[in-house]
Amino acid sequence: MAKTFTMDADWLCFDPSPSKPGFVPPPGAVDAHCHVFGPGEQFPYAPERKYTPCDAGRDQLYALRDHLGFSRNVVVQATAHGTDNRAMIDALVHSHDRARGVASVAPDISDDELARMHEAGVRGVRFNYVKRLADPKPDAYYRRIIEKIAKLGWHVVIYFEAPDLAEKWDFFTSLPTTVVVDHMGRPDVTKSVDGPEFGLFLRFMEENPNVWSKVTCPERLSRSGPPSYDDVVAFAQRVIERFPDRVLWGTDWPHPNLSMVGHMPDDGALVNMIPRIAPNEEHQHRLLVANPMRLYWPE
Ligand code: 0GY
Repeated sequence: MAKTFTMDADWLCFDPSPSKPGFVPPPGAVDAHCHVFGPGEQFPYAPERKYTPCDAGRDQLYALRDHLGFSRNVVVQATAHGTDNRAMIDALVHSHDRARGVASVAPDISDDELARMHEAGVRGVRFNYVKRLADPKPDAYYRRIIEKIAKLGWHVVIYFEAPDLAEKWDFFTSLPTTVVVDHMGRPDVTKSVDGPEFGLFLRFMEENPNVWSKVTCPERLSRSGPPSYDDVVAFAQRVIERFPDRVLWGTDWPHPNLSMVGHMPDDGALVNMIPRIAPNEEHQHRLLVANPMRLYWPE
């Protein structure tokens, strides 16, 4: 009999009826950071997971894509599924080539398995350094993975919190692939955008032209709160202005682990932030279309 999963008691589920955004994304826009969860009966959550979410499947993700006016998705493997990428890959193969994926893999993964993932649309792997989500692993663990994926032309997505950057600097700056940082390295937005903490992140991007950033997750970073998340705007603006060719945007649907933040965002309001963080149309086009297309659907 199928195993049933009980969602964490304090779990916040995604908004089932987000507003229609006033901002209309340019044709071909890509939501470059989102996840699928299960359904757990079909794609069981990993035994080593740190949370049990509500199911949030591909059909719901693709309905949201259409509702928000987007064309494509990048589905990032969530830690609740560990290194079992079946739910994410199932989403890719049912996307009519409108989704690419970022997987979580272990160093003993075979070249055949990686080739199958590539065929399905996977183009990167994610290394998660956020301690509440994943147990820390030595650099050598990740280097073995990089040796295998670099030959496929894949990139590495790294998820860390601002204080981790100094500690992992040597390793992160040694990575030979394109490196995409989740959520601007999770800055503390109560500090100054001109201060040393965010300064180190900007230096990381400045000195390493292979490093990109997702200007995502105001709902996670903000202390001023919804729906305008005013305190995050200057941080995202700064990254877009300085590195317009190396930024990506995404919803982060279905927004894991927001009970600690205390609210679930309206995805329409998140889309409405785009013209505030990228006021000119040229930057909007690079952020939403040109950059993700170059990374995930190159000619
Ligand atoms: C995010 C953020 C979170 C979770 C995960 O893979 C995950 O479980 O990424 C988080 O809790 O900060 O990017 O979705």
